[in-house]
Amino acid sequence: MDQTQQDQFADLPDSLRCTLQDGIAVLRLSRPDKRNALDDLTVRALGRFFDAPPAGTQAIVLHGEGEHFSAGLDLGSLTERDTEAGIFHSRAWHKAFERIEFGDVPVIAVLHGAVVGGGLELAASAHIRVAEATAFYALPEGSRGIYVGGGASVRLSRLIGVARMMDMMLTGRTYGAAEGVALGFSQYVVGHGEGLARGIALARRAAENAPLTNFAILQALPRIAQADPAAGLLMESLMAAIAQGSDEAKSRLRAFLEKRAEKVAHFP
Ligand code: 1HE
Repeated sequence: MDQTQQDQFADLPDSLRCTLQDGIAVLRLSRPDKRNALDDLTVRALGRFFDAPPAGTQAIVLHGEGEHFSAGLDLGSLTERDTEAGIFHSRAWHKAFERIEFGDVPVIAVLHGAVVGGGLELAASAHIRVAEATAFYALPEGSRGIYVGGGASVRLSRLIGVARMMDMMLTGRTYGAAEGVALGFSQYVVGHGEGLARGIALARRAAENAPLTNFAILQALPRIAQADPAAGLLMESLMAAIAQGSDEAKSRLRAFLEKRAEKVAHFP
């Protein structure tokens, strides 16, 4: 890494590490001795990072150091917090994770080992999740006497359904990577140790899209999906027209018609 890049990451605490190569930023949760538990410093720094990724970043891959992606909220900090502080704490997580979900670039989370509580909430705010075979999902909030506060009620319930999330919280039910991919926890499942390479490959692929298309996918699609259908369809038409009218779309469509672009291919 050259000095310019080093300076770009000077803002990160010890619990986060970043490298940037060819437009792909790889951000690592780096507190393996505490199983990448998320303390206030780390959550705030995640918000800052995703709000303003290093110059030139086209996609971000988020992963965890050690045996686990993340053990969720740093439980050590919880005992001192009263109700009022609890509200602001949860809102700080919301703010930070919104910057992931509604940031400017695609975010791919690579999951392994424990993906629990706030760690699962963090993963759910990414756009694509790649799970290694060791990944498992849990919401231990129920047994700790607390409630999710990092957006799971909205984002995780959307991925796996309210009934499944209720079951996880009421009974402590957990899911592994293989069933997780079928149920919507992740879009991909890969072998042990293969997640980062797959995450980077997916990030590179997403970064090749036209910027306006990625804007539509990241900013418009999730909002359209939650809008009332009539407003959603109107928004879709507007977004489609805006994207089609761009020079980039015109040149990509011309390339296809002149047989210079790749065909769609399926590799089972
Ligand atoms: C922690 C945390 C943590 C580990 N906060 N320190 N999350 C949980 O309820 C999950 C709690 N953690 C676990 O169940 C296990 O640690 C794991 C299954 C994730 C990993 O097990 P293992 O055997 O590899 O590690 P360990 O021996 O349990 O933990 C190693 C150290 O990390 C140990 O500290 P040490 O000083 O004794 O070495 C643990 O105390 C520490 N550690 N997890 C603080 N979470 C916005 S609201 C979100 C609400 C939630 O996220 S609730 C879910 C909290």
